[in-house]
Amino acid sequence: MSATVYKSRSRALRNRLLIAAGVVVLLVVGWLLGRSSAAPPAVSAPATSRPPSPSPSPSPSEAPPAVKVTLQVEDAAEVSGAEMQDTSDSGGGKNAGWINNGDYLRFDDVDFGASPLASVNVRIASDSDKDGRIEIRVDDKKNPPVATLNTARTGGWQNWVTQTTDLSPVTGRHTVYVTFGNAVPDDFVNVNWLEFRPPAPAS
Ligand SMILES: [Ca+2]
Repeated sequence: MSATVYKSRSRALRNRLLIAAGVVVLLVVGWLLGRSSAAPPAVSAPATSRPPSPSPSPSPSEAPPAVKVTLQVEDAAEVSGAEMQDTSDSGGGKNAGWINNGDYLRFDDVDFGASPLASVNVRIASDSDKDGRIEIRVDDKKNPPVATLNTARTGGWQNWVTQTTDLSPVTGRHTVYVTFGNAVPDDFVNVNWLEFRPPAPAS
């Protein structure tokens, strides 16, 4: 009788030990699982600080839009041969007058931007029956012209018209020379401003 009691007590004790061991095993397994699942964030932490992925920014192959560039003659850094006078053209300011063969205007550090411009508008007036040339050159006044405009009488020295001529592609910063040529020594044109223009948008 007492042996049976002892036996059943020892069985109960053994069961408790097995349960305790099971709990210990579960705790150890749980700790190991917890450690292994906690480890990756520590390892992958640098991934969250990786450099930003390349470009939601605009494609580098896409050139910036061309922008027009306006030069008022009164802003010239050098005026050779010509003289400035108040203009009666719209917008006011000054125009260059008394222009004849060999005269020129110099503009420093003109920024044509990154995309080539295509044409130039020149605001002129003339009461001369002698045709002449307005030529635009960059960097040196002896360089070949990037644009040439042939001038003719507009009906008066303050009768202003805008004339357009093609422009060879120019980008970046340049010294700009506006040179004047004529076969005879007479004054032949007045100039108010020049406007370098982007290509017309494709239609
Ligand atoms: Ca002007």
